[in-house]
Amino acid sequence: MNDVLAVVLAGGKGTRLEPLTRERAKPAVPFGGIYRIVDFTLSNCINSGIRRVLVLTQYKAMSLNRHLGTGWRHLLSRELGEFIDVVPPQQRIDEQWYRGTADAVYQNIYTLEKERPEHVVILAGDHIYKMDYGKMVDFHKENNADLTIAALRVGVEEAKSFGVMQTDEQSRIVGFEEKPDEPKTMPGSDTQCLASMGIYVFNAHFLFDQLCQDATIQHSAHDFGRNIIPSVIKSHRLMAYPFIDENSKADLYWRDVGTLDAYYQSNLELTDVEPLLNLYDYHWPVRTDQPNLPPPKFVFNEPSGRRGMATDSIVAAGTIISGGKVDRSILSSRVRVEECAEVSGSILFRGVQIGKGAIVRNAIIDKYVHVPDGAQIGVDLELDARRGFTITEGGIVVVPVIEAVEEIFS
Ligand code: ADQ
Ligand code: ADP
Repeated sequence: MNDVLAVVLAGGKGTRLEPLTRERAKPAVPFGGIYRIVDFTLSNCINSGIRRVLVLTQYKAMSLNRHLGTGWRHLLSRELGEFIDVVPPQQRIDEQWYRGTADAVYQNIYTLEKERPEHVVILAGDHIYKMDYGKMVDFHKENNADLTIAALRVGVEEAKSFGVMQTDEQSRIVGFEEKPDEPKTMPGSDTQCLASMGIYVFNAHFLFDQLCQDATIQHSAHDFGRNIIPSVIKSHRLMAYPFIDENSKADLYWRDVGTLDAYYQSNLELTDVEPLLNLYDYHWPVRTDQPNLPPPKFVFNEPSGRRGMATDSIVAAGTIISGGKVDRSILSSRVRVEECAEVSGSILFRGVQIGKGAIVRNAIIDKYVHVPDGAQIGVDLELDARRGFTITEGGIVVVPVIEAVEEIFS
């Protein structure tokens, strides 16, 4: 993978994840207790042997910068020509912010060219999956492709929010539409479409040429899916790389956690006995930045006579459950659950405190929120809405970072 440079697009707004993205970019949103969403893509890079990574940021990049700065940047050796670099929008070529995904790469084209890569792997910083990009690069080379797009089968409804491709028998892409209203199904199926995972392997020169050309087109949205891909289908060799298990041919785990309900669901799935996404696979470690904290602790609370316990849950370091009960939940670091409190089906971010006797059901609570003694969340959804919390379509209550907790719960 020496000739590969990876570019991680980490600048998306993530509006549908509001209020979790109020102060942080989507790739920086916590996931699975100790991770941030971007950790999955970066771990894939490292595990695939990619040693040169540029992370392009844009919106609300502070939290993402901090995370990458402390957790990732020191992992590789610059002396050996390896790096994970965070590139803020520098407006070097253009005065404007990035206009689209292709523009984000184009505006950093000098940085890319300087590395003289043979292949550029373009990745999204907001997907949850484990993937060996090495296999995809091999496929790309074997097929003499100019561009290879990772593909997976999705239902027709779902396909409307993806790029949808048509391929010939050799997996060559012959059609591509970005987020079509009426997605074309795969041959022989009425229900399934072939969707782009937004993961691209480009021949470097081909990419640079296309970006320079696209930059001159006035009406272009400067987007890979909308502009670059459709414009080169006929003239170049584009291949679809199937993201399936080589043996069983079954689709592999991949989630675009774009909505709060999808985000909630993928997190909670981790508490299954055998989750589809195995974090305990030591052959494919998912790395993150973990602060130095004491182990989690579950203690008996003498005055109430209650045991602190967590079942079917993930509990991070520094968390103490003292006489409270936690079920099917994800608790980040430095969380406190006090006596007689009950937490179920919930995701608690770093530093959240659940007071004595409080009840929290089907909720996502952002960092350092103190839920007062006896308060209830997720019990009366109308009350939660009046408090200004977000209620998702699936009935999940999302509590943002709040300062005046007493006022809200009084
Ligand atoms: P979307 O996910 O809708 O579709 P988009 O919003 O363009 O695509 O984001 C792609 C990636 O780029 C995300 O990781 C996002 O955070 C990042 N990004 C967006 N704007 C950016 C900017 N200005 N600067 C830096 N990064 C930015 C894409 C493809 C579809 C495909 C889906 C799969 O266009 O064809 O099906 O991904 O999820
Ligand atoms: P966010 O707003 O997205 O939660 P912050 O910017 O507040 O993020 O924090 C980001 C960084 O804080 C993390 O990447 C990590 O370095 C650090 N951090 C994470 N957990 C803890 C913790 N429990 N204690 C201290 N620092 C932490």
